[in-house]
Amino acid sequence: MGKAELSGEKMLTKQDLENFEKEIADIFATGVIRGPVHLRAGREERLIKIFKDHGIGPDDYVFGHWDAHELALLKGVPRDQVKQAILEGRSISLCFPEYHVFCSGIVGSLMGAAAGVAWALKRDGKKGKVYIFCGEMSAETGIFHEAVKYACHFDLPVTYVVCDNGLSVMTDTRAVWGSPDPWFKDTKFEKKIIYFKYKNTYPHSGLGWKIKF
Ligand SMILES: Cc1ncc(C[n+]2csc(CCOP(=O)(O)OP(=O)(O)O)c2C)c(N)n1
Repeated sequence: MGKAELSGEKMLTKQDLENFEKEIADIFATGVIRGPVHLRAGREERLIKIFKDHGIGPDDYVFGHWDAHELALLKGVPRDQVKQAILEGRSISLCFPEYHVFCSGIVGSLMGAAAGVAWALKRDGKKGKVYIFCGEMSAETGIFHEAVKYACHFDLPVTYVVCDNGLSVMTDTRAVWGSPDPWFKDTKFEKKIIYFKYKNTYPHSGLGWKIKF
């Protein structure tokens, strides 16, 4: 049983996450959100399982990027608060410090921050672990490699979760890599990485029409 369930909080379901994204999609279509929105569908069960299996709770830190609606909800940020932040145009950089949720719309920007928080937790003997979620192209950046290498060699309490949708915006990642596998496959660094594939049934950003980033 995960920490969230032990504390009496109800774990969100796949349907809850799907409904949230659908609601945001419908609002975005009206044009009232004055900022980019990245919707995701197809990885709900994987994310729920990760939060459950790892018992991700209040002591833990979650870092995400431009596509973090589900992460904030699963971390326990109230639905209305996540929705309000999105309506205010902050979808790509959701930050709820009181819930230990920090996101950025910049590729690679939080890889070192996640390792740094994990380093501080370990140094201070504090409870809690760090989980940082990113796409497979972000995992190809130099800063991802450096951060994972450091986390691995100092055995820091941080896990890098790579959600592979096969695309970087509209580019086929395999065509760029020249390899079917991410660079870390069969390396020692895998012990700090969770990797899974999924198909996003939404476009990379927005709804594929009207406004595009
Ligand atoms: C420094 C920087 N360069 C470019 C972008 C534009 N950009 C946003 S998402 C993205 C693709 C990232 O691909 P991936 O990591 O696989 O993420 P996902 O497909 O899961 O969204 C790019 C290039 C950005 N946000 N930051």
